[in-house]
Amino acid sequence: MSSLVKNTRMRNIAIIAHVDHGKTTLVDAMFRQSGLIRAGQEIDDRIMDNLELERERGITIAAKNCAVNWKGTKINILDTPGHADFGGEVERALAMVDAALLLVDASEGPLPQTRFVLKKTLEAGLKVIVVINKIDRQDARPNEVLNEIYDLFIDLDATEEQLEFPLIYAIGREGIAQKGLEQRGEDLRPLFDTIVEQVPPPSYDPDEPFQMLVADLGYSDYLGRLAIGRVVNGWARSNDSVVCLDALEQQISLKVSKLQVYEGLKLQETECAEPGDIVVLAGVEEVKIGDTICTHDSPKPLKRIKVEEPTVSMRFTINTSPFAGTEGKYVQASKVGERLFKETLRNVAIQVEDGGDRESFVVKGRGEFQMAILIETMRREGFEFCVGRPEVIYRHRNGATYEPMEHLFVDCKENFIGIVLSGGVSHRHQRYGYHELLLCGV
Ligand SMILES: Nc1nc2c(ncn2[C@@H]2O[C@H](COP(=O)(O)OP(=O)(O)OP(=O)(O)O)[C@@H](O)[C@H]2O)c(=O)[nH]1
Ligand SMILES: [Mg+2]
Repeated sequence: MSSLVKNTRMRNIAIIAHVDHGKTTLVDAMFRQSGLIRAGQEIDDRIMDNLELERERGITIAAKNCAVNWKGTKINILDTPGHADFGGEVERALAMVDAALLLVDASEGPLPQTRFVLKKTLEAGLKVIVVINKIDRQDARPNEVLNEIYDLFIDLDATEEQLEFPLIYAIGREGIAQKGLEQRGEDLRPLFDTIVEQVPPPSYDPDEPFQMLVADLGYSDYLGRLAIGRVVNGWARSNDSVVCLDALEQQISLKVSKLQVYEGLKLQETECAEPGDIVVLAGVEEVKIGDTICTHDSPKPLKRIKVEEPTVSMRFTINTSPFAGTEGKYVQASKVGERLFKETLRNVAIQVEDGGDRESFVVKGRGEFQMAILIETMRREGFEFCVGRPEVIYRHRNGATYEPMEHLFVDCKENFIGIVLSGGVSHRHQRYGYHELLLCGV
């Protein structure tokens, strides 16, 4: 193999954090300041949260791509969800980037999902830039939070190099970033400059032909299924004849009917895409997430995307209640099953199995909230069905039974600690400890 070459015109970065620590709001500010939005042009807040349920609930559900241009460098940004139930989205997004911006709320500090996303990033060997965000909060405690972040890195066995992370303080909502706490920043320049300086440019093997890892799927009424992913080696060209290597490394022949890259929030058609860029290919009906798209002459699979296993399961059944058929358009088991299997194509953390009785399906995922979002999405699409109670998925290894566990952080006043422990928390919790007014239980 010849030595790798860096594509210095480009950077790929994911924004990761615990829920509500300000990822999507920061992306808004990056849009405004990179010149994508004209001065005076009104845009909605959290513009990346464009799914109906995301806007209604004020949270990010699916990871999404966009791109900005900073002083001639294209920065592909992946905004990811912070809710634990959508952790699979983060794992998928990390397959497209060389670094992650780890946002931590200056008051709340690192929380359970900060740990999960950082662990995945460190395991993938990616560079981390830490952003202590929301330093405008009255209860901000950035110095303590920084120590907690160091502790978390150490706890996760970060290497010396990873521990020397670049650090930025920010008020994402006001579009301000600064390198220290003393002087208030003016804009996001310190953040953009740090990204360009510190994120390794994508590297590729100049002797290898086109090779891309499919990390997401899209759909267009005009173009059909779209494969989204990073070009690992070589140049992508529209009208190229390529092959897709599936999980069994079987080859499916494809022709790229249209090639697009991200520009801002939109997709821009192009004839040719550079190594390292994130591209959207049309003409690829059979492709699945994790597949490799490459040339006929050199069909080499890339490492497939692996995500954590599901923790809860729920049975989806046809509606057998007296009100059956009164609400939905699609009521038959075949329709419900078809829709559920379609979900597994896009959603890497969902698995669907046949229920064994021709009327039901067992859906496995990461949590009740993820299930609730899937159920509500299907209901709005016109499906009608019944669901059973969510059940924990136990694993049996070496004669022992394991169950998933969650970390629960409760913010409360000292005199309520007794009540929280006796009532609110499950009987089987284990207490980790207090942190001033903060109580952590499991
Ligand atoms: N005080 C303060 N609040 C902020 C700042 N940035 C974002 N927020 C608020 O934090 C809340 C969450 O912001 P989001 O951008 O949706 O957070 P997120 O990390 O994308 O959330 P998820 O994607 O659901 O995990 C919103 O109410 C924002 O207005 C900031 O710099 N300072
Ligand atoms: Mg968000």
